[in-house]
Amino acid sequence: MTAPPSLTQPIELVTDGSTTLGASTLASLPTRERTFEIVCASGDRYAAVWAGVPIVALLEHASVPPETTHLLVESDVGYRVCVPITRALEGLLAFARDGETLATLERFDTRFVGPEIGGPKAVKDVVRLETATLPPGVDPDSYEELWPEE
Ligand SMILES: Nc1nc2c(c(=O)[nH]1)N[C@H]1C(S)=C(S)[C@@H](COP(=O)(O)O)O[C@H]1N2
Ligand SMILES: [Mo]
Repeated sequence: MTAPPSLTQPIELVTDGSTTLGASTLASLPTRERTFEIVCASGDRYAAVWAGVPIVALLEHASVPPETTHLLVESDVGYRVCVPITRALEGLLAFARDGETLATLERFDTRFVGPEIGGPKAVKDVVRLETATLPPGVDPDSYEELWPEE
């Protein structure tokens, strides 16, 4: 795949405790390339080949409580989504799109993408991942912060 990520800031991983993943740690993890489509609520869509570290590989760096139900994925400015953990585990923390690093294409260098991750949940500029155990009956959307848009 492409060169190892150059992160403007480390990724914070919050599970049982808190871990910080820097560029060298991320570069030591396996990478995958997958084609995912980004579909906006407006109907705009495009497919791209994304390359990055599988979320499952990232979470192996931490002790994830077995009762975890969701993953919160947050951007630098607090744009935050809440995704069922089984779905999140199929995703990537992407560093490249169509063979070019995000850092060269965009104003950010990380992005959350996956097969069942709709456009609005494909968070740009990911700086924080947190596992969550939502009690039954709690609306996962109440954990989200989709404003302000970047
Ligand atoms: N950090 C951040 N990520 C974000 C957004 C945002 O405002 N901030 N918008 C989301 C929405 S609503 C969509 S449709 C896609 C748009 O992705 P694109 O610019 O690659 O088309 O990014 C998503 N990820
Ligand atoms: Mo969107």
